[in-house]
Amino acid sequence: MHYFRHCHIPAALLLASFLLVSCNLPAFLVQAPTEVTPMSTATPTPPAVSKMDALIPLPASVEPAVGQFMLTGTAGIFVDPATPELIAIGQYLADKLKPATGYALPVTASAGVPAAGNILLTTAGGDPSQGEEGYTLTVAEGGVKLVAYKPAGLFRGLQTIRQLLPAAIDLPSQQAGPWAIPAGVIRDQPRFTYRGAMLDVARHFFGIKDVETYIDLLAYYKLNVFHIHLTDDQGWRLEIKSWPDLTKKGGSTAINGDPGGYYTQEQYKEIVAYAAARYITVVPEIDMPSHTNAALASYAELNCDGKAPALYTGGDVGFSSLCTSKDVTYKFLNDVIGELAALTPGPYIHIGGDEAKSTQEADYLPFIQKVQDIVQAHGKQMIGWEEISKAKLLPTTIAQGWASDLVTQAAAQGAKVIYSPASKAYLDMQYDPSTPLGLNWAGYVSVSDAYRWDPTTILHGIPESLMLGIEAPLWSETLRTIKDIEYMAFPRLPGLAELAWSPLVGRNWNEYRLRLGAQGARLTALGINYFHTPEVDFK
Ligand code: TNX
Repeated sequence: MHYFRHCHIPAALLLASFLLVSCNLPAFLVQAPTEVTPMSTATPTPPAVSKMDALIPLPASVEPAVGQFMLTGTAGIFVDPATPELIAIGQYLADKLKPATGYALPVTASAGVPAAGNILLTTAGGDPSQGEEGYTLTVAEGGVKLVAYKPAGLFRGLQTIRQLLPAAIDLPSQQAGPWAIPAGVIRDQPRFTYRGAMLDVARHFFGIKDVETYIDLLAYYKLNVFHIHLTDDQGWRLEIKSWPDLTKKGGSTAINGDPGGYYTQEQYKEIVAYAAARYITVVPEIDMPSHTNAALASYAELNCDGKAPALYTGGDVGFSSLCTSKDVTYKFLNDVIGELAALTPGPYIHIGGDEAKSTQEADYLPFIQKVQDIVQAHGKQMIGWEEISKAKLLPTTIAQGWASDLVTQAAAQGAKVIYSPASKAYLDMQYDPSTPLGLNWAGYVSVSDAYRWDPTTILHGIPESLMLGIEAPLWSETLRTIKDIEYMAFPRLPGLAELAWSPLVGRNWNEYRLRLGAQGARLTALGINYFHTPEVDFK
């Protein structure tokens, strides 16, 4: 295979371990001998703290090598094959590296191996056993090669490249450098297929720019699902053309009398496309039969007594209910879910189903089953909060645990499970009594609490095969700005992302807290308003 360099290494140089690694490297990864051959026979010392050891989420396998790749102003990003999709991925990486380096970093499609000094992103030779999102990253003095079976794997892997560079790479203005990437080989793939974060845009409304900022941060930590909680008692946030008052009236309010707002369908499509370009699936949620006061206030006919209640800006839950006995309720839901399904390329529609305290169980269970049929008729899989577990579920339906072990009843029916235990994964819980934002009904959730658990050991009786993954919800009763969102999500979200991505074996808070400490400089460079927890020594 012409691609790989033969290994004629003088015996004395066998000590230099980077050359041992280089034996298996494509030629462009190994620089011309005049430039790289160490003339001393002494074993070079690896840097004291390798960035290879400071990645979050921790890769499945890391083999550090001696040496480093220097990114310079003459570097280019090469992609193979020359598809628009791969060019876009290359451009994304260039756009992330340009502000701090000031380099041009042209993206070039090229079948074949670029010259030394460049970055290659390729699906040629990708390993199917690494799955849709796995990748192998090889860094040597002569170049960087990222190979994946699928483009999504390249996208995940380029987040690793970003984190291997000095933290200053994430600053928005040009820095001095130098821009070294430590040498080695990383083989990586996720543990769970569903790695989500949810944002409640109903209690408080967040505009497209804020949502996109959050999606970018999810991408940095290799999450792949953005669940958007679009409707609740306090506001309806997505334009539904067949029921326009949902947003005209129901979108006008927010909690505490704060400003309302909603996304037009065009704006919602923009969010979906923005996420898709980051290989993130949007899971839209229309909460029902409770959490529906905004809809009930907008259309009198949706109420059993035919009277529309006032708009609601308080913080209670469980007081509202759609009228499960009226036909118009199902016409309404068919219209809403139909429009939503048409806007949603991903496979899932979330129907809420939580805290239906004003709906009798005898009405609730058949309601959920009817809605499940509607979702299926529109070609989607239904996700619901754990309360749906008592209904008769299709094998394609997914139950999301949050407060109890009810989802074991869903799993017993063969349904899959997403786990978001409030006492661990709720980003809206206060960190401790001193942190100003958030709630504490599930207790305080420190950064270590959010990290020290595992879905397969908390929930007994659910085999890993039925555990689709985990999600970190962020409810916005107390959050008004993107800075508030950042403060609650960081630094807990990176830990939850690691639980979802990295192998269970070897996970350990004392080791993790050092990596998180090293990430502090990155969070600062990215301009994230993060909670400087005393549990971690931030660099
Ligand atoms: C419970 S979690 C809720 C939400 C609240 C949240 C606050 C869930 C399915 N329902 O309506 O916003 O607690 O933490």
